Amino acid sequence: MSELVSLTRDGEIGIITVNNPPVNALSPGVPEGIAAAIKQVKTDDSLKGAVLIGAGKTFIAGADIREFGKITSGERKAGIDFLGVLLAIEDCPKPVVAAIHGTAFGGGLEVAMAFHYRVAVPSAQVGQPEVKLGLIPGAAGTQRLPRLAGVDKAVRMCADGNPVGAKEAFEYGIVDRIIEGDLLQGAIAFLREKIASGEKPPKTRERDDKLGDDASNVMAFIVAREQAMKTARGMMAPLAAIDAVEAATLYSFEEGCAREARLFKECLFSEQSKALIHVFFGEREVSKIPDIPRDTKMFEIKKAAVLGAGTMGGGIAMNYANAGIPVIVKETQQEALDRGMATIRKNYENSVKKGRFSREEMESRMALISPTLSYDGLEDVDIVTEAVFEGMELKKQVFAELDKICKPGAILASNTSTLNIDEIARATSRPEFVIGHHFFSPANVMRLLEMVRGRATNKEVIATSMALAKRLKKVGVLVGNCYGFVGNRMLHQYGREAQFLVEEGAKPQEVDGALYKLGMAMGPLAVGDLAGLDVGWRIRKEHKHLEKPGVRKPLLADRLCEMGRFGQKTGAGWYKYDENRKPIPDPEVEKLIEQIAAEAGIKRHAISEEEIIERTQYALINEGAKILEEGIALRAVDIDIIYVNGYGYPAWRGGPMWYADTIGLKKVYERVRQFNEEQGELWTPAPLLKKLAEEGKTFADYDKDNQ
Ligand code: 3H9
Repeated sequence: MSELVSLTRDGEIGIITVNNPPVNALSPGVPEGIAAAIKQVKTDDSLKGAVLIGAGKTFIAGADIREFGKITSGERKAGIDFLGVLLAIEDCPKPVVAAIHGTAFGGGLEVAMAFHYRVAVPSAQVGQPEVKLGLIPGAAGTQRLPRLAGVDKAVRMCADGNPVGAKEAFEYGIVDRIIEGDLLQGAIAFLREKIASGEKPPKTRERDDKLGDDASNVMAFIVAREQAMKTARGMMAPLAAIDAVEAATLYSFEEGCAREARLFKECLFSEQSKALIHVFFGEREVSKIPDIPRDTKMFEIKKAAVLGAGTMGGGIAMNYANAGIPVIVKETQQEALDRGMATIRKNYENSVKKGRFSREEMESRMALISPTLSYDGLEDVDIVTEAVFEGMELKKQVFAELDKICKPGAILASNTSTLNIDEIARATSRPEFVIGHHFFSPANVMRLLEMVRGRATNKEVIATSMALAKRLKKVGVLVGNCYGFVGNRMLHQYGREAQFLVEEGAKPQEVDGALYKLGMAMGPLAVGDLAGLDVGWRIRKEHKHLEKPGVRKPLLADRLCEMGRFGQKTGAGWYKYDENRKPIPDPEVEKLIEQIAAEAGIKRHAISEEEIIERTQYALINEGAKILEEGIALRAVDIDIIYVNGYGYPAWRGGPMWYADTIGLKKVYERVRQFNEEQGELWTPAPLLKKLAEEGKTFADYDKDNQ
């Protein structure tokens, strides 16, 4: 057949094996190989049917995503008529079975649905995750899935892109049998039963028993559209996926496929899809550290400790428990410890209520968390994550203490969000074991984990930390040591501009509104109120010595804090809040803004949405370029992944650096230069931005050139 697809036999049964590591994607050659194998099964009289199976750890995990970029850039013509291949499978007069383990995703599920039957191991997952790449199923997935699973389930799976497990897939009618033992043998036995029964091989496309009627379907589509507009705000693919599934209920299979193809093409060539594919590969790229080979020795993490049971400490402890790692949580006061443990329990109870896991599972996770007021037990932990108050003196004391108590080889991690990790490390006799593990609030939810590499941090500690991030189901991104590292250093510039815009004439809700419209999960001022304005206030006091005289600094946040307006927790910050925590513009704040602007001699004027976007985004991008040039971030894509996973940046815009590329660096640089002329040194253009703009290059080019 080919190297990618082989046909072997077990008596009268053909076994078609796809062998395209690592995930058996449908790269060029794979669909052709399957088509050739099916043809042979059809024509070989000694074969009575066939099983399709994936070699290695999975069934087919979908189309080869790398090929999409080649098609949209014109480097490659669209390949084989894939829909035709699926029709040929379905029209095979002999019964054929897809045997699923690992993941049958996207094109993989579409292949499986063209087979007459599907069997799966209990751990298998099936799904149409294309929307997560800004696409829709493009090989009749939106037409065959509702015919197997019903409209309700199909529209949900295609619109939110979340997979379902084998058990659910069986209940939905996607999978015909769960195979408990050996998958291939189970699939062959299933097929022999079917052959013996003489049943005519069923064709999914000819079924209409699950397509419902207009009355029942109309509600499913209304709900799906409302849901998509809420949870995937700004994204076109989920709505297109819903349209395509709807077409299955309105038109013939052929016409439905034609509509799906049109919608698929629109999505494929969209900027949104390119951005989301950039994020997909970026999330995998960040785990590759040039000077740390994959075979670097790692330490075993069997037991952990967290210092501090506050919002961060509690959330971090939950991450360890969720990963099955026993964790000690240490506090200094009984009351704080009790409060922290109660919050952890409450968070878990919410998950149980939402059906995420059972009460027994919750109790077993709680049992992994041991609260304590002493350092007892810390002598044999493999890692300690410090999450005490953000103050250098306190952190140094804590690390000096840990140095005395912890065993040699234990990783000493700090959750600092801004402080100098080298200075913290110097408080110990083993700076090579000190690293920053910067979690994001709420730490049990947010996927980002910024790993801060100190000057002395050794490679094994970094490799272990990166692997640990994966185990904790986080996206670990390695960054260098500087004030605020990557995320918060950039955020500082972004927040600064948001405040300047308010001082200069924009209302808080106008600034937040424009950025929400851009796709940010929340505007920066509303985020400040959510996180607590006092947090930044405390950090600013800590770093007061770094302020440069004569350089403009935001005036409002400190004043709000002086008035006790810390944000949502005090019922007032940039906004005032009702009992449902809904932000309400506050005339008192507007008066304060006018007063402060007048005191500072700032002339207020109307500010356009465009200016809000440019000033906040270009501040992020300019700082990002400096960070890149200094080597604080390894690649531009690392910055994007940090922003998408830790700062609510819309993935469909690809992150700030990708967004800059889509605008064009020439334009970004030109505006940064103008702002620099108008506003002075805070807008000094990053030399790298200037260079790339002048060379007509992008940040993506920079990453490629520096591979
Ligand atoms: C589609 O099917 C459209 C159709 O409807 C239309 C057809 C016409 N292609 O994630 P991992 C690479 S759209 C190319 O670390 P895991 C990945 O980059 C597609 N490469 O492993 C990585 O490479 P590297 C719909 C792929 O075990 C390596 O494989 N399907 C693809 O944690 C290992 O990946 C999807 O969206 C791919 N399809 O998770 C599924 N998939 O080592 C996307 C992975 O060089 N994939 N790679 O960094 C996934 O969700 C996960 O990879 C999976 C495995 C769950 C399969």
